[in-house]
Amino acid sequence: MPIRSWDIFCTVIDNFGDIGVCWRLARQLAQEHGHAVRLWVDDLQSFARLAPELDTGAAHQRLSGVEIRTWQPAPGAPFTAPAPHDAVIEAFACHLPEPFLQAMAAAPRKPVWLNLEYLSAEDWVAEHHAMASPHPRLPLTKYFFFPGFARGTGGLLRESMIGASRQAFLESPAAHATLWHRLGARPRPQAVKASLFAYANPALPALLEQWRNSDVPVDCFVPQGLAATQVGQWLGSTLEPGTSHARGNLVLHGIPFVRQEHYDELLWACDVNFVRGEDSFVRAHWAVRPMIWQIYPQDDDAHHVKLDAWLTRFSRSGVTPEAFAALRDFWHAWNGYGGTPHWAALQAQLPALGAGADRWQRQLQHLGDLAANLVDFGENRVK
Ligand code: TRH
Repeated sequence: MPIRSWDIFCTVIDNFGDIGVCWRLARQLAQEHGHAVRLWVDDLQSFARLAPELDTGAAHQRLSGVEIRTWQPAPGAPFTAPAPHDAVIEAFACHLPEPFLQAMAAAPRKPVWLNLEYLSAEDWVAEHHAMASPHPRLPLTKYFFFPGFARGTGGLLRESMIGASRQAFLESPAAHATLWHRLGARPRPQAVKASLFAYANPALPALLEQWRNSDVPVDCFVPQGLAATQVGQWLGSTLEPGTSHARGNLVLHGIPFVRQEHYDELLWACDVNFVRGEDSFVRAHWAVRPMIWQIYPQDDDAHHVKLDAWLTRFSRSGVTPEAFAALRDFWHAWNGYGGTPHWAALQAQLPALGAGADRWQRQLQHLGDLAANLVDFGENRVK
């Protein structure tokens, strides 16, 4: 039985990762698979940062081939349930509205119900992927769908054209010029270009000092947000989009927070990318550049286990031991394990890390992409 339509429920907890993943997935299902997609979102203001055409006052609209509806996740909030689509995704355990669950249970063909989980490189993910959980009251079964970096997981979101789009961008001086014009920044030709998307980070001032004193010039591009605020404190002056501030051999460029598609171009254009959370981290893989990940912090440093799980996988992907050691030490310092990030050591390994990033992303492509894996998974459940 084919699956041709989807309901995706998303709540914006904080930041942009939840809606970032859901929006990317919704567009991919609509545009690459030709499926009908209804995306339910509780916070259009955050969403509009990624998709500026969104009408934040509209409870119902269409954008990029996706139907977008608002909903309130509070238990008991009013909800008029339409007929459910063939498959229903509850993103990151956001809990479906009870009237919608009732409609799913009453449907002549029960929708495939999936909980899309957070990304982790840990070993247990493959064991838990695709596990079923019957609803305690209703004739419905929920399946847990885990993205991941290993066989037996749901893989990673990756549009089919991303490699070709990146290649076309890299070969086009005009596309580069358009990007820098849009960002209001002019990089120096001889500088190492770094994008900096991060949470407030105690390790940042030490890195900025090292860049200021670096032998090789560094141009750092900072989207509006937490990192830009912290950089502004270090500068002693706010870092507005479209402004540049030179300190020693470092130039800091304030840039706007751009629409989701344009963020990829920034990652492609830079020599090293500082990313965070989940979605920008995955995008940095497809940019095939060395990356520094600031993982979303959890209580009791639970996130350190996840970070080390990714490092372990990457260390086995064929990267040289010296490059891996420089990356691991830098990531540890960047994520609060103690110590200071050591830029010179990392910079010396950038070419080897770039080669490692290429090998690693090629290996990951064998997992298939998450949207296609979801479609296969759903269709296998209704056979
Ligand atoms: O915003 P985040 O910190 O989101 C986090 C994580 O997803 C975390 O796992 C989750 O638990 C928490 O939210 C609630 O980082 P992330 O995941 O990288 O999402 C950022 C999104 O913003 C991503 O889709 C890329 C997008 N983006 C733009 O569209 N334009 C920009 O200019 C920038 C810098 C980012």
